[in-house]
Amino acid sequence: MSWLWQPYLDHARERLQARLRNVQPYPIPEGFDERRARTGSKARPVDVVTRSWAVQAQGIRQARAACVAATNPAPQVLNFVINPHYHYELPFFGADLVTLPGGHLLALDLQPVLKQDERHTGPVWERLEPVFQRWRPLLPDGGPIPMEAEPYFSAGFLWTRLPLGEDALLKEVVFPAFQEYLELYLDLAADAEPVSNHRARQLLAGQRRYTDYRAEKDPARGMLSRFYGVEWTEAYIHDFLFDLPRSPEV
Ligand code: DBV
Repeated sequence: MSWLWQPYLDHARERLQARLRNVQPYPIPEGFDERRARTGSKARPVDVVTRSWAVQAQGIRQARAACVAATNPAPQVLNFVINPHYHYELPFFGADLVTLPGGHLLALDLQPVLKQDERHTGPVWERLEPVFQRWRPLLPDGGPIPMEAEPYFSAGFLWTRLPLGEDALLKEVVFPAFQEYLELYLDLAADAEPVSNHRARQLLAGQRRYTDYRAEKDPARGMLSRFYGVEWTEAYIHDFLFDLPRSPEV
């Protein structure tokens, strides 16, 4: 089954391996590495598969991908999140590349752990702004996002909707933008130093809020539940996709 976002995942895997220290597999709970379903109608069945991939590295608690692929054209999804260790002053990397029958829905951001905190957001924004400004004008605006989601995005949130078949824009804008956001994240990770325990507790609280929000509002919940049932989907969301431990040691 050919998968639209394969080059993006291949690129990310290669860059993480090249730029991070001590890259190791991250354990994927049993039953979550690959799941298949048949959906669509009796007359026109659609086979869909969801695959998971994850690593950990110095400074990175979990970098993971959830990949949904169906017999063409849709759905095709790459949801890629890098979760830093909370004792590093780092944002999250978030990419949501989603192809549905009605078109592409694309989200890219370095999402803040602590939104109203200049020490946290300042150094990121300084370097993210020029990257954001380069790509923003080349993509249509994706429209409003829920107000309650606002604290979890940076000012460099790249968010667009494209009709199917915009292959030139995907190739010339979306893929290079994905590469630049990721490379900037890896630059920040390479420079990051461990913080004090006091600061780590603040970062942990911020990570907790973000992770709980993402798990609660996961826009894929409906789709995954249709394919695989509610029980599997809830376990996948809480025990793999957004799995920050409840009581880690600081
Ligand atoms: N989104 C996830 C995970 C997915 C996933 C883990 C495993 O967080 C897919 C898959 N996102 C996914 C799907 C849809 C969206 C939508 C299938 C379409 C849902 C539907 O229309 O049925 C960005 N993703 C969205 C939306 C936003 C984001 C704003 C629209 C929500 C809506 O219309 O209700 N997700 C959001 C975001 C990041 C992210 C900003 C990080 C950059 O991962």
